[in-house]
Amino acid sequence: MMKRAQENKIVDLRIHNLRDWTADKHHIVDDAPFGGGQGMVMKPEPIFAAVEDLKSRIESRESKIVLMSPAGRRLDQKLAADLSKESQLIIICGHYEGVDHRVIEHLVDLEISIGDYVLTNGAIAAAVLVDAVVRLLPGVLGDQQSAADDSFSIGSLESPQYTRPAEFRGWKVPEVLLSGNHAEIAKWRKEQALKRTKQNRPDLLG
Ligand code: JCQ
Repeated sequence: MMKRAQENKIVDLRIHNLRDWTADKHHIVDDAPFGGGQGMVMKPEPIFAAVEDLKSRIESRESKIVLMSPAGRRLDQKLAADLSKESQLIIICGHYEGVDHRVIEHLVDLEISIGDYVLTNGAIAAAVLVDAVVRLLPGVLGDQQSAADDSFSIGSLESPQYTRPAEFRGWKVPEVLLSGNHAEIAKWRKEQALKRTKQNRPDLLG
């Protein structure tokens, strides 16, 4: 999807290395935390230098600066939809124990988490965010309806889906789906979706 979107000039994804904005011989981007403690913290200078350089080189006037972080606002379909309306995103991928807090206070517009777990690398989280946002851009999905349907499939989970063969290893597709009775099919799907949502995601039902 990303490849086609880029070929069709719907999105322009660029990946940068923070070390390209360091001034020292060893291209150091992290340092020990003030006050002591485990691990390393990302230094502010390369991050500010990189983001300011990218902002100055960019065609679009507005860019939203995002930091991937387990301490951020949880990514959901609404946030992905909102971000798909931005003309430019600069996504900072944190590592280690985190980044110097002055980056968060004075550079970042929005901290985003993809879930309550810790990764070694914000780039993996950024790839998730990019995928969720880019597929919402007009012209990226073949069938625009699939994106419009997302809100439903997230408000309550989708009903079970089946395709051919009608019988596989003795397991039959529910008869109603073969009946051609569209009212009955719609009713069955609604019930099944509710059952699955209760079982897997009761939080969605409130
Ligand atoms: C993103 N859910 C998990 C790890 C610190 C900026 O500070 C840190 C960033 C990371 C990488 O991102 C994640 C993550 N959403 O682990 C530690």
